[in-house]
Amino acid sequence: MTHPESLHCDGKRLLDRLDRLGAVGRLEDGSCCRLAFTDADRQGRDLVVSWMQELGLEVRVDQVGNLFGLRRGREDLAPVMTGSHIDTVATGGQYDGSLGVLAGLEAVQVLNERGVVTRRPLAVAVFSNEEGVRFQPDMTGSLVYAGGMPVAQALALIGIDQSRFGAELERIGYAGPMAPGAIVPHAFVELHIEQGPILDQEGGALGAVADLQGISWQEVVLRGSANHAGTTPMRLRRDAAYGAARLICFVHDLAQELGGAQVGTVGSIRLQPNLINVIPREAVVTVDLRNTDEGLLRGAEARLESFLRELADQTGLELATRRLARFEPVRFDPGTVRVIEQAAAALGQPIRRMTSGAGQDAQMLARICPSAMIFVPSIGGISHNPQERTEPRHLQLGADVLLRTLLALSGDD
Ligand code: HGY
Ligand code: MN
Ligand code: MN
Repeated sequence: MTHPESLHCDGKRLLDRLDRLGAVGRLEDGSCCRLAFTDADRQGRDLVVSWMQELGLEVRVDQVGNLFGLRRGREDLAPVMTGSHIDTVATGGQYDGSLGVLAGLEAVQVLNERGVVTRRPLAVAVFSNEEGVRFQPDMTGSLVYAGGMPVAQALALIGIDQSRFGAELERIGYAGPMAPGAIVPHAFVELHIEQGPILDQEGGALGAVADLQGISWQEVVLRGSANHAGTTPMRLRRDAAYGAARLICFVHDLAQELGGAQVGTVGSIRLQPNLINVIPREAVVTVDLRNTDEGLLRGAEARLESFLRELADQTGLELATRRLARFEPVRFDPGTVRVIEQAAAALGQPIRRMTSGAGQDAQMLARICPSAMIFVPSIGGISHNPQERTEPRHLQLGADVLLRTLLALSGDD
């Protein structure tokens, strides 16, 4: 019997796969751009499927494009599952999501090479549209998988480019036959970069993620009147860009005022007609509010709602809001968190409990099985940016802790 402590991932091989997947959809400025169900996403999926097949995994695809590589266990039990996403934001780095998928494949390769068959089957998952940049909400694939959204509703989603989720999934050839959720995991663990500054500032311990903050995404449309920028007196204007500017400042100032874990972001704004000498008739703005406390998050949403009413009165603009995503804070399974901490301790690796500021597929899996996450430091806390980096030794350590955790959850420690 091979002892778990003698099993170590090959950090160089992992980094090589990260580089190769990172090259798919790479832009001139170094960004990884693999928006969900684009050709770049398809190429990334094809590459990961080829690696799964090389590793002897059975590849399954479900009706919303979630992709699974399955490895038999000694016993026919519910599998221990790991994985993440390989879709990116348009200005992504090469570690966000991909690390969780490729570390899962690395763990499988080590077990293959050492002839280890785990008691439980293992599954490595690639969930669709985690980023939610093209189609909202984010984490669509894992949300459907966990029973949080019907398949038909997901397939009917319309993207920011007016494409339809189901049509694009068909187009890239990843509309699979399997019903989402058909594989019910015994447990789920996701390895992910922190994407924030905490671990990096604290000198590089790993993170055992015990909870995850709530997310509120909405679109606000402000409608005024297009008119001549030179001839229209200020008192006669209904300037949608001015309303959007007031809204952007309000969201930022509200988060500052509430303090604590509250964050607020206006990430996108589109003006029409967007011309230098025309008063904008329309502004479409997105608002991202997050907090670890559900009550405080609801309070922030209520403050935004009353601000928008006042803004409409003061400016004469017509305002319309549309909810894009709303997920409450999630507490991960304490037992699974402890298994992660014990795996790190067995490797002599310091680890500290923390919250995920980012939305994650694990938050959806937590609805159907004991789930938790492992974080590795992000250099400078940078993410959703081509400068996203993690030191190779942390990538290796994260993958080793993941491997040990999978063995422990499978009953092979
Ligand atoms: O927005 C998020 O938190 C995640 O990256 N989808
Ligand atoms: Mn991610
Ligand atoms: Mn992300």
